[in-house]
Amino acid sequence: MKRVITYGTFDVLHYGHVNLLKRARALGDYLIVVLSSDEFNKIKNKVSYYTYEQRKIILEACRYVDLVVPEYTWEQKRNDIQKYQADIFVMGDDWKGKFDFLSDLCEVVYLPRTPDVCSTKVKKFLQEHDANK
Ligand code: C2G
Repeated sequence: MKRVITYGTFDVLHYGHVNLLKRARALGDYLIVVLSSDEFNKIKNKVSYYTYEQRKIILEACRYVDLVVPEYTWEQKRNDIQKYQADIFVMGDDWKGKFDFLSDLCEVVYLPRTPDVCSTKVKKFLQEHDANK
């Protein structure tokens, strides 16, 4: 039973996120998503459209996701990997190299990002085409 772990905000879930989750899950048998809390988003200088609870509900509906738990700090990864017995740590390659320090605990894999889509672009489009304006 190979357990995969990944981290992120996953706001306004789009096909780039799903493509990451699909490929991460395909590396093993079980995928844990450590989802950035609203408080941690502030530390990341990210403002989410959806709250943590709403983003959790959406992620739990994704066929590739087996468990969603909260991310509160940058420093919790080592503990998480041990706590959830993760064999593989996966992130998009915008993070390439940033988490190599975890490689004594588990395999570290960076997957190519899906081009041309991100939550910010989606939010901007929706603002510009807001039917309720
Ligand atoms: N992603 C992707 N392709 C995109 C957009 C995002 O592959 N077009 C990937 C990112 O590389 C990341 C995951 O989807 O692996 C989640 O993206 P974000 O929600 O933007 O995550 P981020 O803010 O980078 O959080 O402790 C780590 C942080 O929590 C990572």
